[in-house]
This record gives sequence, structure tokens and C-alpha cells, in this order.
Amino acid sequence: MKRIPIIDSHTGGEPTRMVLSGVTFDELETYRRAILCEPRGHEVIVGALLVEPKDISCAAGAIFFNNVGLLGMCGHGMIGLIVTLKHLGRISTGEHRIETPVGIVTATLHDDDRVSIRNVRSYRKAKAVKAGGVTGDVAWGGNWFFLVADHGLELTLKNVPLLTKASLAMREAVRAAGYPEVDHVELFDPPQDSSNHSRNFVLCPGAEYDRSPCGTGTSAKLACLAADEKIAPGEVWRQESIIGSVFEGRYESAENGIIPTITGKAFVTAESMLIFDPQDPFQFGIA
Ligand code: PYC
Repeated sequence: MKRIPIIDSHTGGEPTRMVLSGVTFDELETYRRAILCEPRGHEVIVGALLVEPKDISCAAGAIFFNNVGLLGMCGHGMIGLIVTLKHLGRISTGEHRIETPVGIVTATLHDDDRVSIRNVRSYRKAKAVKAGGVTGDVAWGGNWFFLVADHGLELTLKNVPLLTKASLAMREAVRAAGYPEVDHVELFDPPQDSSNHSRNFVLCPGAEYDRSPCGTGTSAKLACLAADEKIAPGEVWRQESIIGSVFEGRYESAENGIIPTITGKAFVTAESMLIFDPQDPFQFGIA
């Protein structure tokens, strides 16, 4: 029987399942949903596969994946991966360069177990795009986002089904308006906790919502704030998620955009062995 060892963590409530061995990148598509989704997991989990980096200055390469495919980068996932590597005794505090499909990210593990991710260059591609009855910005933060403030919806947990439906419609509309690359939608509201700057709801590619404030989404938000000169380099932006978890963001200026740094905390929740029994009709998951 095939066995795949995994470690689960969550970052601000959003789960990450790190695959330790047993699957190569070429095999990932065969095992992707089996690793993440029912009957072994659920649609919300983001996977992280460790691979050999092409750039030898990096400690590791990471491929993030979800219920519908691969992700460019994943902020909460990178924080979870670093905390998991520390849990395994493979890294200690300090800086670690990790290669992702969209560029190299420098992760700093702090003494208090917080992790800061110096992300890939982030930028706003288009300002004030009108689509599906709302106006928003299209921005890159390691994934593509449509960022909307004028949605007229209340960002509360009880509203998640409505927020999901509305965000899916906005995603269709912004794609039809000439931005087919957008796969995440990020809605904003004032924060519930006044020590934060903003609250968000983030729709992920597979129609699930991010429980964390979304590291790449917060990077895209910082790129828009910087482009509008609403926040200065180094200034802290506290982004609150739909469940109230918080990431701190700040940025450095860069040519054609910014370099964001996102700080958060993750916790290891399980060490397990996935078992693939050839007799099991659902060994590869439920289609
Ligand atoms: O934290 O960047 C992130 C992320 C992307 C999708 C889910 N989380």
C-alpha cells in the first residue's frame, strides 16, 4: 500500500497540509485531491509539497496546491510550512529562502514563532475596473485578485454563503471584462476590531473562502494602497480576516510595484500517514 506522511497546521484558521515524501511533482496531479479532499480531508485544505529548489541558494522549493489545481504562492501556506519545518527540527530561527513557482520568498522565523514572509514583487495591474455592478482593482500578490470595497455586503461568518455567491459572480464578470487571470476575489470592510485597519473576505479558486486574511491577498492590497499613496513604506497594515485572525503587512518600494512582507503565526495540528489501499474504491478521493 502506498503511504504518504503529512503534517497539518493552520495559519489564522486556514489549514495547510505539508507532504513530507511519497509524491513527486509529476505524480501530484494524480494524488492532489486524494491528499486534500474527502474522505481524508476537505475542500478548504491547501497542500504544500516540498521539492528540490533549482536555485541552490534556497533551503527548499515549495509547490502549493488546492482542491482545483496549483497556486502560484500561498502566504498562509508558507507560514505553515516554516512552522512545520521548525516542528520537524529541520530549521531554526532566522532567514530561509524558499523557491516557489512565481519567485523566491524569504521567510524569517522569529524567536516567538511568528513568521514573516518577504513575498514576491506585487503590483496593481488595473484601477477601478467596473464589472458585475461593482468597481475594483486587479492586482498581483503572488496570485491574481479582484479587490472590491463597494460590494454593499456585510462581512460576517453568517453571510459566507451569500459572500461566496456574490464573489463568484464578480469573478465571472471581471474575467469577462478582460482579466481572465483573476482567480481570487477579495472583499473589504472596516475592521470589527479597531486595532486593525480593514476586514476581508477572500474567495479562493475552488470556491472556498480563506479563513486567514490571505497572505497573497494582503500583498495585493498593499500594492493597491501603495499605488494610491495611502500607506508609506514600512508602515504597518493590520488585515483582519472574516474569522477575526490578523496578518501584519508592510512593504518596501520596488520598480513597478512593491515587495510586501506579511507576518503571522501558525500552529501544527496533526502528524499523520495517508494510506492508499488498492482495494479502496475511493483511494483517489471522491470525484
Ligand atoms: O494566504 O496567500 C494565501 C492564500 C492563498 C489561498 C489561500 N491562502
